[in-house]
Amino acid sequence: MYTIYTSPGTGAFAAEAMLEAGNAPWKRELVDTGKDEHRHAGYLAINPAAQIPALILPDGQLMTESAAICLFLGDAHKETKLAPQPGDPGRAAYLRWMVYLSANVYEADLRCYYSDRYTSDAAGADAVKSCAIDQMNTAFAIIEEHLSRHEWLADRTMSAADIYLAMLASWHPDIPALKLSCPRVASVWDKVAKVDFVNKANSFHKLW
Ligand SMILES: N[C@@H](CCC(=O)N[C@@H](CS)C(=O)NCC(=O)O)C(=O)O
Repeated sequence: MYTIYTSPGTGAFAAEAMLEAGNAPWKRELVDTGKDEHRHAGYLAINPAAQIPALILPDGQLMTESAAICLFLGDAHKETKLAPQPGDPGRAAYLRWMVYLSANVYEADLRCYYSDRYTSDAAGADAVKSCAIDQMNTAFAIIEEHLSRHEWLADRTMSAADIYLAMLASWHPDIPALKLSCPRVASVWDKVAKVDFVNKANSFHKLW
């Protein structure tokens, strides 16, 4: 049994879509970030970084980091076909974009939505936020260019990277502007949003 520590609307969404796609049993433990429950001692003992998601594997090991969790679940449950395997021509792009999205877009989201944490000068928070949005848009533009030559991030079939991309697109602070400047990103998001197991995860997270 997998146990995912989750809160609606968070980065647990992509991991839960992977769990919904697989055959293994799993359950949610709600840690309501809206009520600051991720800062309670009980959860800090699980994830001292006070972040969602955290995943307990069937063997009792703990995983954090949403991208690492998705990569792990994709490999552990190959039947989902959401992770191009070593030897598959899509493997390199898959790994590349998972890490790119996590290190650049998700990271820019944190600076955008928690901008006060990234400056010791309260008056500087707005500048942190606007810089984060610029960098997020630059990252989306790079992804858009890749999608002009590839149907999916890992080329021929949908992978966990596309689900991760859809989640990050849904967090953009100006979705109409994102859809206008990055129509291919919007189209991947659209296709991902039509998949049953993604919708199951989204019925809890309500990202769109
Ligand atoms: N790098 C981490 C970031 C996780 C993260 O920051 N999650 C957000 C929710 S999307 C969170 O826990 N926010 C609560 C807070 O930082 O106070 C990951 O990819 O899992």
